[in-house]
Amino acid sequence: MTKRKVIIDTDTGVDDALAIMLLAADPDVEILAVVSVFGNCTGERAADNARYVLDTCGRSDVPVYRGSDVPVKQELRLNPGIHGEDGFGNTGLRPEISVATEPSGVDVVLELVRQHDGEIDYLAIGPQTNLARALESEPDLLQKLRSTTIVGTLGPALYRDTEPWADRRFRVSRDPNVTFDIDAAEAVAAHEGDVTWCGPYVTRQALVPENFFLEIAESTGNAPADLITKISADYAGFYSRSYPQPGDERVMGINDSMAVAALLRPDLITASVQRPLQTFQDPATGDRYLAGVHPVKDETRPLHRVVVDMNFDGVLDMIGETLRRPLPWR
Ligand SMILES: [Ca+2]
Repeated sequence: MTKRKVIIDTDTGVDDALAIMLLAADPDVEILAVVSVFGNCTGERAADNARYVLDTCGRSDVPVYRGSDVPVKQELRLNPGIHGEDGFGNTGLRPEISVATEPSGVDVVLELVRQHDGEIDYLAIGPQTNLARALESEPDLLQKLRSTTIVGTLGPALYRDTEPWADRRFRVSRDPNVTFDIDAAEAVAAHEGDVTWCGPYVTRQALVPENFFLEIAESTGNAPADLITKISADYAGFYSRSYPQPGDERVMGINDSMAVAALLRPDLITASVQRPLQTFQDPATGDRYLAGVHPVKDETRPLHRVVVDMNFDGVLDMIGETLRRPLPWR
């Protein structure tokens, strides 16, 4: 069987690390490249964190490239309160050899797409800046990819005649991947392609007990599981304060792994809709967001798939099975 060719575009924080592991462990996946983007941390740290994760998984063969360090137009924002200043829970872990600034990740993506037209599954688990930059050079990029799976959007609007903002679900949600570079998100939404958006309205329902990872790390001693527990102490603290659980159980988000599951195991997507995506603004903060809205009569905007619901237990089984698998992973 030919391996599935994947490019991972990541602002490597804690949940990105887990997502990268799921792909690095899969024998049916060939990771052509990992490209960094700012977001959870600086682009420079995102690249080095991805390198560190892959080295920990025994996958030093997978190349990491430096992508976009700043948004297309807007001012740079990062997420240090959740993933730590270094994206790795302030552990200060660095790879033996840092990722070079050249060649540029966006150029690498364009070249890989030329070499493997129609064969690449692109997974964007940070702001969509690299995709937007690549679209500037290759407007048909999304049609030259086999698929594009993105962590972003506040989801599909429920009502046809109401501003998404009138829906309370949207007012309580946050979507840094889109908000940190709204122009990039808008550019991606404006292009035709096999595009799947899987946003925080789905992923935030998937809170996993911290003990799930601690138990696997302790019982197996596997390095990847151990890395997750090392970098997630503060991260689990953030989630546990934001989403208090019965008995004060500590939990953490696995957002980016939901997108990996959507890509590798589409049977775990239990509901999705095809929608044009549109930006709208939070009147209180001025932040801009992206939502799937109802198509109008004679709709001309591209329709992308917006995931509505997933089989969380199935995703968790996939994660547990992967982290329990001893190295080497190939
Ligand atoms: Ca991410």
